[in-house]
Amino acid sequence: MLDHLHLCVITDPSLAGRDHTAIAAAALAGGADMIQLRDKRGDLRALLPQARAIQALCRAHGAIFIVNDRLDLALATGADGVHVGQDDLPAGAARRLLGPDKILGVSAHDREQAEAARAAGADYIGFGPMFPTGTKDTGYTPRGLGSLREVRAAVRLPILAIGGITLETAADVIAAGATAPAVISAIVTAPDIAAAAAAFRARVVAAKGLEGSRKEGNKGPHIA
Ligand code: TZP
Ligand code: MG
Repeated sequence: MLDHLHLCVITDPSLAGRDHTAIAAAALAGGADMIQLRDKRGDLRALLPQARAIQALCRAHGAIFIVNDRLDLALATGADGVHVGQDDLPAGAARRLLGPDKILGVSAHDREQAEAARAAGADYIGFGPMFPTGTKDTGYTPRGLGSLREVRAAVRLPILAIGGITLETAADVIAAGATAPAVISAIVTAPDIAAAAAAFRARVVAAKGLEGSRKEGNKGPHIA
């Protein structure tokens, strides 16, 4: 269940100096319950075996595997779903190609985009950038916690908050209505990715008042 998601780690080898699979393995060891493979170089031949390896790792951990942008790669690997942005394959087209059972994540930068994504069949919203980030030039000013609250009130889908989220701000995005943070730099550039993921997850679980609970509920692509 995406409602029980606590931490999404997005793989970015250019920041980490480690490949997708190594990042994913460490993030999963630390307790990430969703991995998103994000690669802007588009070398599909090289990515395919990594995507397959990450899919197997996610299965073994009961975690969800999502491919950013590339629906073809998601389908070819049997990933749990795909995440598309406002400039990618439109959400409605992605939903038709994915079928009803796979997970569709859609980036939104304001309430209107979030509502449109929901209407087009999104299972979750990626909302951001929350805070300043050097990882991606989104073309948007940081949305902040107030905008997240507004989207939370308007759209009943799970929301992954993204952009510049650190251990210090992880609890704030949860308090503002995010289901989980989606994190790149604060985790993949850490000397110990597993420890960083574990620390994030602990903050999120604490912010939700769920201390002591074990990983629960993320056993596959089926969403209520
Ligand atoms: N989409 C909006 S902000 C962002 C993406 C992919 C980058 C998030 O990376 P970081 O390093 O966690 O700010
Ligand atoms: Mg994209």
